[in-house]
Amino acid sequence: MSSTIDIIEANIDMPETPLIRGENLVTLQSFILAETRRHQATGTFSWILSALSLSAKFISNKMRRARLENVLGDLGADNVQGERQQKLDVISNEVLIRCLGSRSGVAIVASEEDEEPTILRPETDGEQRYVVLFDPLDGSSNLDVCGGVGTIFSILRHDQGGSPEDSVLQPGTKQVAAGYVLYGSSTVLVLTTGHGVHMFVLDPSVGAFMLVEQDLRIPTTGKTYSLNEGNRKSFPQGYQDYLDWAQGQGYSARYAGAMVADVHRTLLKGGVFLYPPTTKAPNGKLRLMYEANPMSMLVEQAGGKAWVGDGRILEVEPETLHQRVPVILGSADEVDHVLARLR
Ligand code: AFP
Repeated sequence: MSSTIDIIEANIDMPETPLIRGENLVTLQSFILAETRRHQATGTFSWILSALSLSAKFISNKMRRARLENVLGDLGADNVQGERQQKLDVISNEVLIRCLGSRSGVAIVASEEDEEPTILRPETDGEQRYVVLFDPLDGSSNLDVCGGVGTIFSILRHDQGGSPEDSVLQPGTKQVAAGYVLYGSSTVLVLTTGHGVHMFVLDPSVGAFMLVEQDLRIPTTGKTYSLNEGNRKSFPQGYQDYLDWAQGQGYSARYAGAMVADVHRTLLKGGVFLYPPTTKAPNGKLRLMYEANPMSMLVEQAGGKAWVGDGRILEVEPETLHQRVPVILGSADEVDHVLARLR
């Protein structure tokens, strides 16, 4: 069976010993084009992905120069979640809205930073349009200490018949694509369009995301849990029982405090990432529409599991744009170990 890489590289004669490391040089752009042809997707959809990739390059560049350009620190204002807004939160939000706003296929954008979705083109004009939801800068409180932060996005089809609200409030099973960008020691973009999970790394010297792993699979097991253990005493009993069990089994703890960084590690190395309900946050802290849903689609596409406690995250019927859900996601066996203690 020929792979996407074969399709793109078929006409290129490669020397037997490549001068450049890496067997194939496939950019995100060419990958998307090949995928579009393979799955008979529309060009509209590819344009949206290219807007997301452009935004990621902008944000990545800003991030690398943040200290030099004096755009670290908070703005002295709270966002709609009641959380301190960082200057880079606002810049990243603007970059995404401007890049996506220029694509005719985007009907609505909804961001963690804005109370209401922005309705750009509610009419369809005979074209399939999309809703793009995002957290522009997840984990932004890590910025001042040079920790990993990221952008998370989820794409839904714009439902032409219903109201804009109906279009936005669709369950995660309806996502047509999801992904994140991790601005870490390198800038990594991880994407699914419902046909596996693929990983790209930004090559700053050529300004392009290069494919580094196709059909990424999450390990089935991994003796690592990732959660804010400082909240342990206010977790429901089942989570505390799980921690007792895991510690008895010699598990390690890893927690960056930024969902993108923690999920990325879990995806590559295995283990489980959790944000349980707490006394202060009875539904957990993470947002369904632009954090839990896109990460769940990626993890499931990679062969893992993503649960709220009593069901799949992707099946939660959304009620509001900014609603929160408990999150348990990662390696299939590790999620099962948690669920066994919650039952
Ligand atoms: P910030 O964007 O305010 O830094 O929050 C990050 C986040 O939403 C998510 O990325 C983390 O997993 C989670 O919060 C960490 O929350 P705790 O600080 O309560 O552990």
